[in-house]
Amino acid sequence: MKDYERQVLRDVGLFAHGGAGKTSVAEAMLFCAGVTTRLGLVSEGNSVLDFAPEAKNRVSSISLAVTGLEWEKHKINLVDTPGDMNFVADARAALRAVDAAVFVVDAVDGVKVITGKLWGEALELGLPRLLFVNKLDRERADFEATLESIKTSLEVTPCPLTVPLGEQDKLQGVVDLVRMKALMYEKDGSGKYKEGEIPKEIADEVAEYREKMVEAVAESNDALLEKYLEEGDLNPKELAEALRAGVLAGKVVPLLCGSGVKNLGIQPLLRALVACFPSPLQRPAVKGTDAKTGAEAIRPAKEDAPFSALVFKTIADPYRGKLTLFRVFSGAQAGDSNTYNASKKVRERLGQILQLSGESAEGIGTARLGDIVAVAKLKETQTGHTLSDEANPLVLPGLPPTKPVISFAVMPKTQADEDKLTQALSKLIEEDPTLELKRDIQTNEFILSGMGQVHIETALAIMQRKFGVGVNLKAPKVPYLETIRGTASAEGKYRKQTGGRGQFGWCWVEVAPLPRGSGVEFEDAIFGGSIPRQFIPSVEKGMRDKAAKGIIAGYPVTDFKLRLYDGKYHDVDSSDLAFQIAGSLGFKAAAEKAGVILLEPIMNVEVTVPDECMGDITGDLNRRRGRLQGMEGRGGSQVIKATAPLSEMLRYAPDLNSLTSGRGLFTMEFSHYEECPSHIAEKVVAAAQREKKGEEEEEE
Ligand SMILES: Nc1nc2c(ncn2[C@@H]2O[C@H](COP(=O)(O)OP(=O)(O)OP(=O)(O)O)[C@@H](O)[C@H]2O)c(=O)[nH]1
Ligand SMILES: [Mg+2]
Repeated sequence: MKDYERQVLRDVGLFAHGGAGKTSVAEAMLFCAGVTTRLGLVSEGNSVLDFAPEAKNRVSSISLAVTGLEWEKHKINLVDTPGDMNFVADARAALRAVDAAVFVVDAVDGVKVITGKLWGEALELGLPRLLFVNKLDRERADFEATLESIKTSLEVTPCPLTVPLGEQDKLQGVVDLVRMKALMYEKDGSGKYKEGEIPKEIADEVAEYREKMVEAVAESNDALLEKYLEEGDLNPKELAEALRAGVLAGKVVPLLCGSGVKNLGIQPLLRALVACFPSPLQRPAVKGTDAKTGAEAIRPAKEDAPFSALVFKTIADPYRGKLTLFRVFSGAQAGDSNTYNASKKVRERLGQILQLSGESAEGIGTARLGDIVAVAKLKETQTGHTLSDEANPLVLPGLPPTKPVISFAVMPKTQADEDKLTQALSKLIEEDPTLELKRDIQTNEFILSGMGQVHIETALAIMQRKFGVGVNLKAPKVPYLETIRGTASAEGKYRKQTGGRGQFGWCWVEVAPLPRGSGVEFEDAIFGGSIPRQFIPSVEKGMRDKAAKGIIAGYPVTDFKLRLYDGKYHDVDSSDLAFQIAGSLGFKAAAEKAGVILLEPIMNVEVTVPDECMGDITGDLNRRRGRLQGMEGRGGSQVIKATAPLSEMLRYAPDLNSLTSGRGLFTMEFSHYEECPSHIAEKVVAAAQREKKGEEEEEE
C-alpha cells in the first residue's frame, strides 16, 4: 500500500437521508478513480460499499463503510454512511471520523429532515461542507427547485461549481463554472466526457450561475469582494484560493451536480474534494481530557504530536474476529505493538493495522495522522473509546449517545440457539451500541431495544448470518409498573402442620404509598421481639419477591413502603421460609386493601416534519393521548415536542412514515411514569390474566 504525505490526504464522509444516492455517488467515484473496473450499482446488489447481505436485501446501506481512492495524486478516504433513521447512529459516528462532509441531495425529493439534522451536526463540529445534487437524470428532477429546497431547509446559499446540461432524460453533462467549459458525457455510464464550448442557447443562464458562484466566493473575503465589485470578475487563481479558504472557514459551501448511477458529473466532484477540502494537518487541534489529571487538554493535528485516535465503529466479523475502526487525530501508531486505551486506562496489544476497502482489507505498517483504519481482535476497546500514547493519555469526547425507541422480546428458536444466544447478543451489541439488551426479571425474556423495528430485524438477521443463532420476535412489550393507592394494614399468616416439624410465620404489616420514583422501602418496627431478629430479613425478602412479581397484572410493584410492626413465632416451627411466605402474604393482603393501580411509562417525543404535515401530526399525537409541549420552526420543518404514553407510540415509526410520505423523523426517550387511565388499565390487567391462564394450562 502506497504511503501518502499527509498534505494530500482527504477524509471525506457522505451524508444524507436514505435513498438520496450516497452509495451510488461513492461507487461512481471509485469507478472514476479506477478502484473498481465496473460501476457498482446498489440496485444490482454489486456495490462494493453495500456489501452486507442485509444491505443488499434492503437495497440500502445498513452501516457505515470505509474505502479509499487516489485522485490527482491525492488520497481520498471515503466514508459512506446510512441515511435511514434506523441506522443513523453510524452517520453520526462517521461525522466524528472525517474532516469534511459531502451532503447528497436528491434532485426529485429535495432536502429531507434527516439531512437537515446531520447538516446541523456537521456545522456544530466545524466540518467544511459541500453539496452534490444527485439524480438529475430522473424523471421530475428539478435543479432550480432543489436549489430552493437547499436554501430554505439548510439555510445556506451554496456556491455552484457545476450546473446541469439538460435535465431528466435529456441530461447530457454538466457545465464547469470555474473553467467555463461544457462537459458532454457519453451515455454508457463509462464516465467519459468531451470538453467543449458552452452551448449558446444556455449561455445567459450559465452566466447568471457563474455570477452567483463568484459572488459567493467573493463575499467570504472583504478584499476580494472589493476587487470583484470594481472589476466585475476574479481571475482563476484568486478564485481557487478564495474558494478553498472560504470552504475551510465554513463560509462557502460549494455545490456540484450530476448522477451517481449514470456516472455523470463525478470527476468535477472529485476535483472539488481535492481542491476545497482540508488535509488532516489543516484541522484544528482536537480537544479532550487528560486521562491522568482529568483536566481539559488539546492535541494539535500534527504527526510529531503524541498519538491519539477515536474508535468510531466496531464490526463483529465471524472470520477476522472483532474489527475496531479508528481515526487518527494526532501522531502515529505502529502496528504489532502496544497502545493504550485511555478511556479504560488499559494497555492494548495491536495487531496489524488494516486499511479498509469496503469488505476487504490490506495491511499497512503504521497508522498515521488522518488515517481511517482498523485492527482486529482488541480485547478491551469499544466504540467511543480513545486510543492514545500511554505517556500522554488523552481521552477524546465519545460518540453521542442514542436512546432506543422500540423494544422486542427475543426468543431462541431452538435449544441450540438458546445456548448461544447470550454470547451472540453481546457481540451484536458490541458492534452496534444503539442496541440495548435487558433481561426481564418477570418473564426471564431477553428484551432487545433499538432505533426501530427495521433496526432490530436487521440486527437479528446479522446475528443469524454471523453467529448462526436464530430467534423469533415477540410484540413490543410495555414495561408497566404497579403501585398502591392508599395506606392499609393486614396480616400474613403461614402455618403448616405436617407430621414432625411444622412451619410457622406470622406478621402484621402496613403499606403506604411513596412519591414516584422512590422504589420499595422496608421499615422494621418490631419492638419487644415478637419476631426474632433473624427472621426480619425473611419477611422483607418475601415482600420484595412478591413485589417483583406484581399483584394485579404481573408487573413490579413500586413506590411504596412496607412497615413490619408486629408478629408471632414458634420456637421449633418458625423458619426463614415460613417468614418469607408470611411476608409475601401480608404484603399482598395489605396492598389489595390499599388498592393496586397500574403505572405506564410516558415518553418525551420530538417529531420533526415538513411544515405542511403539522396538522396531521398534532392530530395524530392527540389521538395517541399525547400532550403537546411546544413547537418550533426550523428551515421549512417543524419540531414538535410532546409527551405520550409508550403504549401508544410502539408503532409510531411506520405511521409517521405514511403520514409524512417518509419525510418525518422522531426521537423518543423515557420521561416518567404516570397512572394509567382505568379503561386502559383494565385491558392490560385482563391481557395479563389471559396470558397467565394460558401459561398455567400449558404447564398442566
Ligand atoms: N436515476 C437515478 N437513480 C439513482 C441515482 N443515484 C441513486 N439512484 C437510485 O436511488 C436508490 C438509492 O440509492 P443509494 O445510492 O442506495 O442511496 P443512499 O443514499 O446510499 O441510501 P441509504 O444507503 O439507504 O442511505 C437506488 O435504487 C439507486 O439506484 C441517480 O443519480 N439517478
Ligand atoms: Mg447507501
